[in-house]
Amino acid sequence: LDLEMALRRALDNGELELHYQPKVNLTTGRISGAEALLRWNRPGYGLVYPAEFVGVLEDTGLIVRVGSWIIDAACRQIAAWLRTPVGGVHVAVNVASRQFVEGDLEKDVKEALERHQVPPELLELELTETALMSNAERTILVLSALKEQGIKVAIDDFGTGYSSLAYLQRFPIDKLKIDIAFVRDITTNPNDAAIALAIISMAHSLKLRVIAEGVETRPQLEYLRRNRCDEIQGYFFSRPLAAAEMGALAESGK
Ligand code: G
Ligand code: G
Ligand code: MN
Ligand code: NA
Repeated sequence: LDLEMALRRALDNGELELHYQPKVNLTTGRISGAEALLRWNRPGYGLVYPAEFVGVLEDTGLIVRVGSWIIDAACRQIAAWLRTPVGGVHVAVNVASRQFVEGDLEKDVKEALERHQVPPELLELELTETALMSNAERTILVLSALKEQGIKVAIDDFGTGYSSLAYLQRFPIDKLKIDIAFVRDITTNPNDAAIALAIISMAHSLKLRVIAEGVETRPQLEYLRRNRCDEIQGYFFSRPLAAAEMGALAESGK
């Protein structure tokens, strides 16, 4: 309860911030964008990670308001980079299940894009299979409306949920994000490798891009590159960075 109160204040007092983890295109070797990750700059505590408070945001429904803030903050940052030599950075934003089900994503995205004059193709939403499958017919309508606005959509943590493959080809999405669980031991565990390769192959058959998350070593990266994974994200290349560091990296990596 104290945490809930503190989080409400955090939102009003501007204590929430986004950090950015770069994604790398395995074909060009260049930074292809970044995933925005929520942080709480809590007075007296320092930087607090989502593991400690995302559960409370979800349980209390606060995630719906915070989720709107996150989309707005990501667009504000994209616009800020566009005004500098950093230029266009593709930013992916995580959307919680409850935010997808109870919020008005269509409106949040439309307002944020307009308010900050952001080219829609620079914004991507990461949704989980759980969120998408909770009401698959509604999902198709919501995703279609979002796609009409010109943004990108990815399925996060792919392989760990309960996607129906039949729906996968009906959902208007752009990208699958291979869950870290299949990446961790990809070079040593044949079962994990088989699943990762199946996801890459399925993604490409469905004309989707595919990214692997949680890449921590060069052998993982090389394995994924050899097997035609399009992008990677993970500590091997970079941890999540404050916006200024992300901007400097994106500018130097051009
Ligand atoms: O950033 P970190 O590396 O600690 O993220 C931990 C988890 O918190 C992520 O796996 C993700 O599920 C969740 N998370 C981080 N940032 C966001 C966000 O902006 N929105 C939502 N809904 N979840 C997030
Ligand atoms: O749930 P979601 O996939 O949105 O969140 C990504 C989470 O993965 C964040 O908590 C982020 O900090 C974490 N992460 C990013 N790169 C790595 C990595 O290379 N290894 C591990 N273990 N975690 C990572
Ligand atoms: Mn994610
Ligand atoms: Na993920």
